[in-house]
Amino acid sequence: MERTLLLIKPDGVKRGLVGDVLTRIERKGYSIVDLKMVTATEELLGEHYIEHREKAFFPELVEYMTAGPIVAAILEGARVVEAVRSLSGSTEPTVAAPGTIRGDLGRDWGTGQIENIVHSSDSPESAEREIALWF
Ligand code: YYY
Ligand code: MG
Repeated sequence: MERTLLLIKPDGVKRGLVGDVLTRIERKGYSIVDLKMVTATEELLGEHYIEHREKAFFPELVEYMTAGPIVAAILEGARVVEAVRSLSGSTEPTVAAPGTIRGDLGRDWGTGQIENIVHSSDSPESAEREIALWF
């Protein structure tokens, strides 16, 4: 069965959105097969965001992602990777479609940092790589 990694980022945890996010997953019918709270290190984020490690925004991304605990979940189901990307919505909350997690719950806070509540794996290969990092 296909698996994906969902992270509820520090802004999502701080804002009390863990229940809302997990409820959306459960109501859609996907299984939560593992779940934990973890504070990320810069080293872990360097591996997780390996494709972004050299980008100008990476230091601020690390600051955002280490600002508090993260809830990490392994989700399972047929085509769950595509499904959870779709439920998450596009990267920028301001333009993410209403009905998605980012579109419904996220916004631009004027800090210059994109805070978008969740991460979800972008392919089955990324999912297995990321699950091995976080679990
Ligand atoms: O996969 P997804 O999370 O939708 O977006 P990515 O383009 O892979 O970027 C990962 C993560 O990095 C994004 O969720 C916020 C952050 N980020 C940023 O801080 N500034 C950017 N210009 C682009 C992305
Ligand atoms: Mg990405």
